[in-house]
Amino acid sequence: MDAKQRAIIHIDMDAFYAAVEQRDNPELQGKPVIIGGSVESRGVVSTASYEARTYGVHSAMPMAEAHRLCPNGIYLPVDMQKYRRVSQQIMGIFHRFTPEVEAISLDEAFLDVTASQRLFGTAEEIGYAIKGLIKTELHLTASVGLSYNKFLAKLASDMDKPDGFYKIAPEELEAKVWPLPVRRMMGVGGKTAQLLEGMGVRTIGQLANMNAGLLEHILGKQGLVMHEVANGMDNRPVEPVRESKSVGRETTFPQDIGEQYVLETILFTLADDVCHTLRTSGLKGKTISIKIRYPDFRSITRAVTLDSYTASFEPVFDAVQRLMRDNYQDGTPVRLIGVTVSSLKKDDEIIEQPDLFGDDSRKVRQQELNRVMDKINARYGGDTVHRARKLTGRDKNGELF
Ligand code: TTP
Ligand code: MG
Repeated sequence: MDAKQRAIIHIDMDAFYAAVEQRDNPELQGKPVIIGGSVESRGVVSTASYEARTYGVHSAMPMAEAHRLCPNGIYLPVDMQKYRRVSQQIMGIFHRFTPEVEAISLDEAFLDVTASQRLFGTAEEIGYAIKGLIKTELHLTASVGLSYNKFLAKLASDMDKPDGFYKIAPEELEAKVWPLPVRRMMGVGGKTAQLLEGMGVRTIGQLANMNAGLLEHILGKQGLVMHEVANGMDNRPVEPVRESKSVGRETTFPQDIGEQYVLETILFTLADDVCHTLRTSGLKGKTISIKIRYPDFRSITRAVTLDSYTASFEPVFDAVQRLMRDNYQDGTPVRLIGVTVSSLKKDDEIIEQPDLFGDDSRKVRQQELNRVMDKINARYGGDTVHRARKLTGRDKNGELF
């Protein structure tokens, strides 16, 4: 099939977290609503309603700055469980039109509706139908981009936000895309953009009309890919199941921490959380890593690979603790700490190697315990049961006990 005959839709919800909160509490409608962490914990803005954006508030901005810009804003914490639930409903609507749904984040997905057109009408009709269902069933608005490849569809969904619908047909590439600034290209971050702009390449059209060999010379293979994409060539398929490559948790401290036993206690909680996510996602991992960021923002990552795949807390935390003890000097202040498990596999794809010489009964007991805890937490919510850590502290002489 001609690459330009594909019908690719990109959908992105408008001010997602904030819109969900406004929907659920009518008093918030029409008001500047800002979702994010707390000022005390050096939190950042997750998102802001469009009303709040007029004050200059945007995602990733420190919460303290948001308060300065918009002192009368309504500030709310992030309620991930709720947004996950709504996300599943949104994805459910997409799946009524095609199985070819690639979720990019909670509020964003690509749909390949090429084949769906025989059943549901033209791609435009499908796009509008999806917007309509999101509106009538979920009382939220989405912006839809329609084109013949992923790059253009994503660009399109952003052109008419909020509550938008925008189409880029093959013959419209020059008129609609080429005048846009080169920064709107995927893969063109701050540095690349500066480099290109320094050479007088300001628009996507100028990039498209450059000599491809020259671009390759300047930017390497990435330059060639950018040249193709700017000319409307992007054959990446919509990939329905995206395997997550790692599961990680990290935390930034309100004040730097320089005590090993405190840091290990935090790592304990993070590791427990990561393992819980692995188990509820049906995944196991083999590579365990820790990340330490110092007050000057220098970060180190240290990893170890285990002999077998696991989602159990004990082997993960054992590895984390070893990594910490090998790489951290007690007393050094730390700004952020994190735990990640990677080299993931689906549970049912793992062939267990029986441990001929070791004591497997402990492993089985651990797995059973983890399973029971997850079940209780799933039924009664959140953290009904969690692991107790031996309490450590300092006695009155300042000695660890
Ligand atoms: P986005 O789609 O980037 O933003 P949005 O939906 O809030 O607003 P719009 O698309 O209309 O511009 O992100 C989706 C959600 O992801 C957002 O509601 C909150 C969360 N998020 C963060 O937590 N941190 C971030 O830095 C960003 C960009 C998003
Ligand atoms: Mg969005």
